[in-house]
Amino acid sequence: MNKAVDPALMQAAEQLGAATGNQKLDAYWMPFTANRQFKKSPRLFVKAAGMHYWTDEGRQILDGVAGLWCVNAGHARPRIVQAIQDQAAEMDFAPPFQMAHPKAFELADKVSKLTPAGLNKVFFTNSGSESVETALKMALAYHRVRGEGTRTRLIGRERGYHGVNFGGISVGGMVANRKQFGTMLAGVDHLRHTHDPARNAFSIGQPEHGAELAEDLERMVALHDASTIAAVIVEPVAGSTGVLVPPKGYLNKLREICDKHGILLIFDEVITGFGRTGNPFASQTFGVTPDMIVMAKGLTNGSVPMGAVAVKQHIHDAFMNGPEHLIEFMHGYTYSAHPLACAAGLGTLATYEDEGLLTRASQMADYFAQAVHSLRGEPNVIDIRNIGLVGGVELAPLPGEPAKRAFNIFLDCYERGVLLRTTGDTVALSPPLIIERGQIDQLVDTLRGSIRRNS
Ligand code: PXG
Repeated sequence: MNKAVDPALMQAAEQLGAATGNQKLDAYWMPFTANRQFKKSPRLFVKAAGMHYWTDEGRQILDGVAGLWCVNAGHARPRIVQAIQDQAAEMDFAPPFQMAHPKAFELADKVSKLTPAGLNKVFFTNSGSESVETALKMALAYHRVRGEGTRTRLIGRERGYHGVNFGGISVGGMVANRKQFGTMLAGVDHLRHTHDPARNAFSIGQPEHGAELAEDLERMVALHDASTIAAVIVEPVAGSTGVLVPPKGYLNKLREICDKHGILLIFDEVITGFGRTGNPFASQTFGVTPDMIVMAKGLTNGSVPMGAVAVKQHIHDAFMNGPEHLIEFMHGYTYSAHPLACAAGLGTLATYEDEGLLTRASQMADYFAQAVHSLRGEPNVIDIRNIGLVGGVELAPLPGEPAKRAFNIFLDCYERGVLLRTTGDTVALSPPLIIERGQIDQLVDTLRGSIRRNS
């Protein structure tokens, strides 16, 4: 795995790196990035394999976040690489509307076998954000085709992240992602979030307290009436807002209330899907089956952009009415079920299966939990949260400078050969599911040193 970086690549990247303040970095407006800070001091990856990246300076970096919560099988896995290469040579593109190609059906079938029983229809998109929009539109259209078109309200949750498109930020609950963008969708409401450090700090796995927060949904039914509510969307484990694990019984209660009032329950499993919590989907880990599952990221191991929405049979069937030559659901993307993405998805699922990766997090969870919770007592650590192979370490902010302590730790760890993610003052760990114990130690020990240096 520890192959040298191609010198030509290094040279090209070096020139770019050396171009600090130089126009070569100017044109690219980077997403979710502190652009000015980055361009003063660029961080460039030029190669990846297994658990590691290599920088333009040839430094090896342990990947503690699976790229961006997506490279669950580790980098440059041979079956995925081969599948993409073969597909590119065989057929680059096939129109997805009124036409198709075999791998789209094959992948949908394989995905439907991984999802909880009953969620056996799969709609393809190109990202998590698009999957969210697709699920919300399906929910609205589903009620309408059944003659309950008054169900137009969508319920999200505070501290939810559902991508960056208008539907997703409307139901999402991250202030910073919403405040610049006007009024968004009308008719949206939010449940309270479940983060309760006063009662639950340093919980190992699911916290004890907070199931009753699901009753917020009853409050919304009382306020708006169930006949106006189409769906509730939540992340089973909120990732981007700092790894918030659902309190015991919370998701079950949400399911019960949705059932009672005919409200669809959507799980956004963009981060939790494909093995992160120890099962193919978090729905299986927590024993609660939603009506729709939104997924992306791990579907292709991050190799080619792709997302999907899996729905219950009856939701799909409700659309299969009217004249057969007419389109039932007016939605789709030019690149839905793109051949390269489908090939990558098939190579990915084969890799997961060959190596038992979709349940590996359950075997590693105890070791990972112990390692992450060993940070308790380090300076400024105010909470630690974990489930499967995901962990969140929350730090007290620097006075008057929210998010800065965690960002400094991110930079420090990067200098010392470990890639982490931060959100606010929480450090998130979500390594590829192939991680070995020694690498968990390296990850946590590097973070420990960095927390101490930044105290
Ligand atoms: N839903 C969830 C739960 C996500 O985590 C999306 C939707 C959107 O997916 P796309 O593919 O459109 O980005 C996500 C994405 C972070 C971070 O560091 C997480 C995401 C994206 C960017 C940063 O926590 N997740």
